[in-house]
Amino acid sequence: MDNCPLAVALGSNRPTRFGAPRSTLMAVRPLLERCFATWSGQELRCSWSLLHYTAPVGGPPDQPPYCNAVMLVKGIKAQPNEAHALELLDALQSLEHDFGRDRCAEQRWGPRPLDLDLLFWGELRLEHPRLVLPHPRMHLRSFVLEPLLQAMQAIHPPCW
Ligand code: A4P
Ligand code: MG
Repeated sequence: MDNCPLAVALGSNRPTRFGAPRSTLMAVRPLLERCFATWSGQELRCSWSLLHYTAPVGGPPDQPPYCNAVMLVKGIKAQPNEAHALELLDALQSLEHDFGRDRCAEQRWGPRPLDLDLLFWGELRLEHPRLVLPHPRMHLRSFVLEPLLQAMQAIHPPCW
């Protein structure tokens, strides 16, 4: 069933223990796929964009460029719902934390070792204090839209 695809945007512009942003995204890719398998209790089809090097949008003017990518997940058997989406947000934030993310110490849109944003899950609309779906700024961000289009064109496995 592919009528409820889900997409995650990845971004990094600070080094982690895995190295520069490119190495961070390479390191998180299999972990993110495993995270989705655990969350959904099933094997899933994940397609990926290429890596994109992008100029920072917003935030402090002197922050480093970003490395961005998008993962598109298809074949989730569960119907989209708030409780399940919040469980996924918890798992994504735990992964961010494992990569050294400390949200409390950051400026808004400031440099971060790893950002994992949920873009959409099928037609699910949420206005929860912790989770807004679809992501309210995705349509404004070329660093999201360009990789999303590539992931939709099913480049799998990615050559990175
Ligand atoms: N939250 C609400 N909805 C969501 C969602 N759909 N996905 C809450 C993930 N989290 C969501 O997130 C702040 C809070 O949003 C979380 O606690 C969660 O409960 P955050 O990760 O601390 O902040 P963020 O991702 O910086 O926030 P936001 O508003 O999603 O930022 P944007 O719009 O994604 O911008 N420039 C380049 N070139 N590349 C980038 O990746 N990223 C940003 C962040 C700015 N400029 C950039 C990039
Ligand atoms: Mg985020």
